Amino acid sequence: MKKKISLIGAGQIGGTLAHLIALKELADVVLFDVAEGIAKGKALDIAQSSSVEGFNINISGTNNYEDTKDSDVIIITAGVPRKAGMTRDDLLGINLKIIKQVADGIKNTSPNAFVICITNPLDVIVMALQKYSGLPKNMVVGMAGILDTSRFKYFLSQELNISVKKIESLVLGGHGDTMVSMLNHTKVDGKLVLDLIKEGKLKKESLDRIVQRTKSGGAEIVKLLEKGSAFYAPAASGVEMAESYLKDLKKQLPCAAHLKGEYGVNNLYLGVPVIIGKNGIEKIVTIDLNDIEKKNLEHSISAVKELFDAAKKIDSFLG
Ligand code: TXD
Repeated sequence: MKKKISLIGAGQIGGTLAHLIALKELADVVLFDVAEGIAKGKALDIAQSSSVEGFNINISGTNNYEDTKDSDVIIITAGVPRKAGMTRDDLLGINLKIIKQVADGIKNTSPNAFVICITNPLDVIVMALQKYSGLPKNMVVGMAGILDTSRFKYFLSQELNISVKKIESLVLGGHGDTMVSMLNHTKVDGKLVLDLIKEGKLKKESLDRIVQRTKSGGAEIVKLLEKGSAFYAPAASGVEMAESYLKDLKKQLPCAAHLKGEYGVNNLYLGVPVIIGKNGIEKIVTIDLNDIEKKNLEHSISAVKELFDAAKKIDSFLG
């Protein structure tokens, strides 16, 4: 039985998600957007590439939630980008309203879906999505850590001039300036990156620069594009999560998941390593952190808590 993925938001990331899913023949696709023409136009354009690419999936566009009914996976990118002069809280207020609409649209039509949220500010929006929709916490997850980790691994691979495939790492915590590159969990060809510094094979300043560049990875692309933000790597990251769920791959992936005491955090969404399989978030993986990693993660946790408090001030329902 062909699976069904509905993409709520058919913008830059939504359209790229649809294209990647089609090329992988992962599932049938419904592109949903309030701008119906964008959803329908992108769906038709991708469908018209099927004979060239050789994929065989159904793809359609809509602005009616009924068409997204009984989705196996829902990936949400609906939202507005931050515009000049808009404060972080202005953006939060607007995207909270949008995610409430989305939650109302999906909770009854796809109550059993695995829901991947991408909309920013990610950590608080995914929390709001779960609260507004009332969907099970293990079936509502945020995409950010895979993207941040992928940026970090790419920068390090360029610095060391080696294949990115030889690098293991984890970037955890909030999806923002306080994200934490876990250096004690970063290996290059099986060797700890901190040992490469001790052996003089990598300068500490270079590693510090890569950590910082990862934190501003999104802003760097926004500056280059001038209009809009990153979408290829975010879409690829979302598809990896959807694939692990649909194929029960039980991959360990850094994602924004609901914590119930893990890492000393209760009732908060935070970027942590999780196992994604047919039951959604099947396990929160707790890793040993050294003192620096612990301190940096605690700093990130308080930054996420601040965003949650701002959201609760906007809508007390989230309290
Ligand atoms: O790592 C991450 N999580 C981030 C997330 C990485 C990159 C981008 N990040 C955020 O994803 C970004 O800040 C945005 O909040 C979302 C989506 O980014 P995208 O680049 O795809 O934004 P677009 O191109 O503006 O697309 C958003 C679409 C657009 O077509 C709107 O018409 C639609 O959302 N939209 C809606 N769809 C459904 N329902 C409602 N209410 C709605 N409002 C707008």
